[in-house]
Parts: sequence; C-alpha cells; structure tokens
Amino acid sequence: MINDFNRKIIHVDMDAFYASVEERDNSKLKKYPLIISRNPQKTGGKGVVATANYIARSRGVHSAMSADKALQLCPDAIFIKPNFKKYRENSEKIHNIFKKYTDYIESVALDEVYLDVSKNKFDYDSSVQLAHDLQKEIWEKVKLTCSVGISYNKFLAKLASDYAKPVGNTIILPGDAENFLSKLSISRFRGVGKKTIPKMHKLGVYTGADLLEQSESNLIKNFGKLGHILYNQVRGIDNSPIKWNVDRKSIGHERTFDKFLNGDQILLQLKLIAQELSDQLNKEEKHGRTLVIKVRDSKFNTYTKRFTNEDYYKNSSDIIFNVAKDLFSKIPVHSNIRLLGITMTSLAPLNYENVSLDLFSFSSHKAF
Ligand code: TTP
Ligand code: MG
Repeated sequence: MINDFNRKIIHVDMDAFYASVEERDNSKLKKYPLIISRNPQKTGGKGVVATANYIARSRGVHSAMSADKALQLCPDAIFIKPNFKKYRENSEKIHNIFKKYTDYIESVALDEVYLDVSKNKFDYDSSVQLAHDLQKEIWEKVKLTCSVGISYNKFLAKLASDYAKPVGNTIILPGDAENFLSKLSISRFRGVGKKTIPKMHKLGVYTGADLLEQSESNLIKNFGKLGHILYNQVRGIDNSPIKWNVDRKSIGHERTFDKFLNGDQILLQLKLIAQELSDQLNKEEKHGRTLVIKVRDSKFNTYTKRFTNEDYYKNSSDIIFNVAKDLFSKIPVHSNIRLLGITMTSLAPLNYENVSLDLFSFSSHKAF
C-alpha cells in the first residue's frame, strides 16, 4: 500500500476533561484528588469512575474503575457526579473554535477530534503553529487545556496527542514514524484489544518492533483483515480519511403493516425495530440521547413522542425497547396500528477506549 504523506492531521484531546471542567468552575477542587463519579458511600458501593484529576491518577485511579476501588485508593478524594449537560456545552464551545480553523472535523468523543488542516482557513503553512494557536485559543476562551498530536495520518496523530499529556504538542514526522512505532507495546496498535493481545504474545509479538518482523501473509493468516491493517499500521500507513461529512443527525427505522396491529403484536414489532436500530447505531459507532417514536393508526393519524435523556442511551435493544414502550403508552391510540418507527437523535460518536502512556525519547520539529 502507498503511504500518503501529504496530509496534515491534528488530533486534539482535552486533558482530564470532565475533571478539568469541574476544577475550572471551583478552583478549591484543584488541591484534592478529584473523582468524577457518584460517591460510592452514597450509592451503596455502586458506580464507575468517568475520569479523575491528575492527583487522583497518581494514586492509581483511572477511568472505568469501580468507584468503590477508587475510594479505597483515595479515601480523601472528592467525588463529583458527572454533569453531562455542562460537558456538552463546553464541548460545543471548543468545537466552535475548531470550526474557525477548518471544516474538516471528525469528532470521536465529547473531548476528542481529528482535524484535517492540510488546507485551513488561515493558510497556516506550519500545522505545529496552527495546533499551538488552537491550544492557546481554547485556553483563552474556555480556560481548559488540551493535548495535540500532529502527523500525516489519524493513527499517528492520536498516538502523538497522548505522548506528552497534559498540555502536550507532539509531532510525528514521516521519517520518525517507524522508530516511534517500534517502541510501542502491541496493545497500543488500533484494533488490538483484549482478545488479540494473547494471540500476539503467542507469536512472540510484544512490541511494534516484533510486529514489524512479521510477514503480511502470516499476520493475515492469524488475524484476517486486522492482520493486513496492522502490517500497514506498523509501517506508519493509515490512509483512512477524516469523516467530516458523515455526521448524520438521526438514525431511525420504521415499518408499515398491511394488517393493522393490536396488543402484543405491537410490542413484538417495537422489539424488532429496537433491535434493528441498536444494530445500526453500533454499526455506525454512534449513540444518542433522544428517542422518538412514530405511530400511525388505521385512520392515518400520525403521532410522535420523544424523550431526551441526560446521558447517552446505551446501544442496547432492551433499553431502546423499554423507552419506546413507555413512549407508546403516552400516545392516545393503542390499537389498529399501521406504522411504527423508532428514531435516535442527538447523536454522538461512541467513545474510544482509553489508552495507556508509553514513554521514550522522541524529537519534534517545527517544520511540519
Ligand atoms: P479521555 O480523553 O479518555 O480522558 P480524559 O480527558 O479524562 O483524560 P486524558 O487527559 O487522559 O485525556 O475521555 C474523555 C472524557 O470521557 C473523560 O473526561 C470522561 C469520559 N470517559 C468516561 O466517562 N468513561 C471512560 O471510560 C473514559 C475513558 C472516558
Ligand atoms: Mg481527554
């Protein structure tokens, strides 16, 4: 595969996002370990950590850990319940700053985007300078810090933004990519998850350098399509584009029926539609906060009912079905139904999993 060195991609990732928003709004919190989660002492031990400030992290607390465990590690921590509305509003403000620089924006989480700045609205030649000015503007306008990674593809840009967190500005130049990747643990390669790691270890592959020694045919034999992708990734090749124009506003499914539905038939169909919708959301790697149902009766009266949740719904057909059933009960007709539909809106990309830091020396250049 040909490596495309012509693009300039920036990955921006806010530093300890939810925790930083809370610290900004109440500076007293900065002195303490801060954990964004409901307090397990008030929930009978339930809950997981959304994120934690750097003080709490230095004591071993991390995202997705049980709140109970976090309390054990940090008995003096302050727990704050996540305020998703506030984080979304901050995310929007930051996005408005990105839009001043380029329209080629792919958001992957509330606090994380890829920008293609090969061409940009201010005609910057240096993407390092652009990224620096962007960081400065976010700080000045929103009082939050972020880390940026700059390279010629998405995979490398993301690794770069993680490299010098917090407030990092790291570039991986074409000539440095292979050396950078050689030193990475195999778990840092995209697509290598819990199931693949032990298989890699069996082949003697622990690092990028080990991966580089594998033939493409051997990787394909063991990992199928992923093998082909990894063969390229470790050579710094990832030509996947910035998905800037695929931001659909909603995803929905509806069905019309020749024979009008009554009673349990309605619930059965809602269940099937909920399944289709959850499959589609998973396929497009999206989740949403607003669920809308549409119902048409035999007399062609059409009703819609919606509910917006504080947080994103989990992509589970059971959850979607239960909300849809609830909304259906609030609609005035319950018999002789000719059309049913369920739509999810207020969409956002599903979050990427967290990645761990690997430290090694690496030089950065201003010329890129
Ligand atoms: P991350 O960017 O993974 O984490 P972070 O911004 O808190 O810290 P870092 O400085 O390492 O980038 O995720 C962004 C936000 O998403 C985070 O503040 C909270 C939320 N989140 C969860 O709710 N659950 C999770 O498992 C993860 C990883 C993140
Ligand atoms: Mg972040």
